[in-house]
Amino acid sequence: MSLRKAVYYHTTIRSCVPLWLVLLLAIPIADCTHLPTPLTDSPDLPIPVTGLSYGFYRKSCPKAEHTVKKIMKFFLTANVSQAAGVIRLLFHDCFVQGCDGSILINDPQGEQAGTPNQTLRPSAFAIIDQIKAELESICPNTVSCADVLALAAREAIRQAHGKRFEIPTGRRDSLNFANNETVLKNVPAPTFNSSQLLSSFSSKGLKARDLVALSGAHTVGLAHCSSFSDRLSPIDPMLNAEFAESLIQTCPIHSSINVAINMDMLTPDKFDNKYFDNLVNGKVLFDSDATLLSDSRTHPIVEDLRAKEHEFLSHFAISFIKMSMVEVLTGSQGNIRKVCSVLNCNTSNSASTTRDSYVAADIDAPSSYASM
Ligand code: HEM
Ligand SMILES: *[C@@H]1O[C@H](CO)[C@@H](O)[C@H](O)[C@H]1NC(C)=O
Ligand SMILES: *[C@@H]1O[C@H](CO)[C@@H](O)[C@H](O)[C@H]1NC(C)=O
Ligand SMILES: *[C@@H]1O[C@H](CO)[C@@H](O)[C@H](O)[C@H]1NC(C)=O
Ligand SMILES: *[C@@H]1O[C@H](CO)[C@@H](O)[C@H](O)[C@H]1NC(C)=O
Ligand SMILES: CC(=O)N[C@H]1CO[C@H](CO)[C@@H](O)[C@@H]1O
Repeated sequence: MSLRKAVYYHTTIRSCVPLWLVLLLAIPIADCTHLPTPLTDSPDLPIPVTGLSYGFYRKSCPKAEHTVKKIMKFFLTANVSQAAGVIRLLFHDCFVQGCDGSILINDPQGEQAGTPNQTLRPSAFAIIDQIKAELESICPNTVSCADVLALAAREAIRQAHGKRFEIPTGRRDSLNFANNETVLKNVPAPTFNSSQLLSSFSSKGLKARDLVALSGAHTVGLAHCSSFSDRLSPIDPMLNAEFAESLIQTCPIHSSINVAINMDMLTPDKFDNKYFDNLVNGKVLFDSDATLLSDSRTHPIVEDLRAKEHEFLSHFAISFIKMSMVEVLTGSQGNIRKVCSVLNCNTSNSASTTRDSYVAADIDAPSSYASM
């Protein structure tokens, strides 16, 4: 394409201008046709894996990304705390049989039944279903659920005052979902030590830097007592003593109280690098957080990302993009699901399986987004 354009410029203009000028003009112009627009402000974004590209829907559904943004804005303006639920969904989708939207399928045998998923937010699933429904009305059978989730998570970060960055699209949806044991095997537990975390991430093609940067997502959102109560009796020496005391107040030992608390007490809804301050101060909730400080493979990265917020935000963006490309389906693999929570082969009985009840209970769904 660029070559043909260069030749075109060359043959039509050469009669009146020197060749060197033609080349000087033609090459940059031709190259421009290859650049993804709009551009990101980060110079070294990961190269998309085969089948994905920046702006994949630019022709087939030009409003796709804007629609995701608009609907996320609607929900996060109502309560920015919803951002965290969506961001975590992408992590769980990508770590179990790849970023294929399979986490979204609402089936008693599906990925949602796996133990780690039991604390995923119903409202996050409902938000994704809403976005998809709107996209089906403007571009039927075009935008995959896997992309809707990845784009929604990207928007969640941006709207929680994180960084603005582009992500590649073109993912396809899975034809099936993993069972609960596969989920358990693939989603790292909050009790993991650094070696276990590094090996879990490495099995997804992610390095120590990705592990540390992505763990920084624990700068937003909630955790239930059950996710960290192992550190309260006996009290984990990695915990700040005062902090441990306050956790015991909130989550009495040997009680069934399982409330959720903010993971980042300093700025709970802001996507900043305060997580790393908390980490150094013994005020993070999981073993999997604390362990990043005591391992020489991760400690220097923690200090680096703690010292410079812009460094954290750009490394997070890079690692997020890498994570969002783990084992994706592309091209003619998989399909484009019509309803994210239901396999296409089951859409005829979808009425009984959609999450209308979640929507009604958890979030205020608009009947139209026209005013945004
Ligand atoms: C490194 C391994 C990781 C472990 C062991 C882990 C574990 C957990 C656990 C146990 C919770 C709390 C669930 C609850 O009690 O309600 C949680 C919450 C969360 N995690 Fe992670 N996580 C990890 C990595 C990630 C990554 C890579 C991301 C995204 C980039 C992420 C994003 C989140 C978010 C946003 C929440 C809050 C969810 C909400 O408020 O609903 N985590 N994580
Ligand atoms: C936002 O949601 C969180 C939990 O998801 C809740 O604790 C908080 O009260 C909500 N805030 C508002 C303003 O509704
Ligand atoms: C699909 O339909 C079959 C048969 O009705 C049902 O057993 C299964 O749970 C459904 N799965 C999904 C994901 O809806
Ligand atoms: C997985 O699901 C099956 C069937 O639903 C259930 O019998 C089994 O106990 C579950 N296993 C785990 C580890 O949750
Ligand atoms: C991490 O946990 C694994 C599994 O329990 C264990 O074999 C290993 O020795 C632990 N590594 C460190 C550094 O504690
Ligand atoms: C078995 C189980 O508890 N599954 C849950 C997984 O997560 C979804 C969404 O939060 C719940 O609706 C399921 O009940």
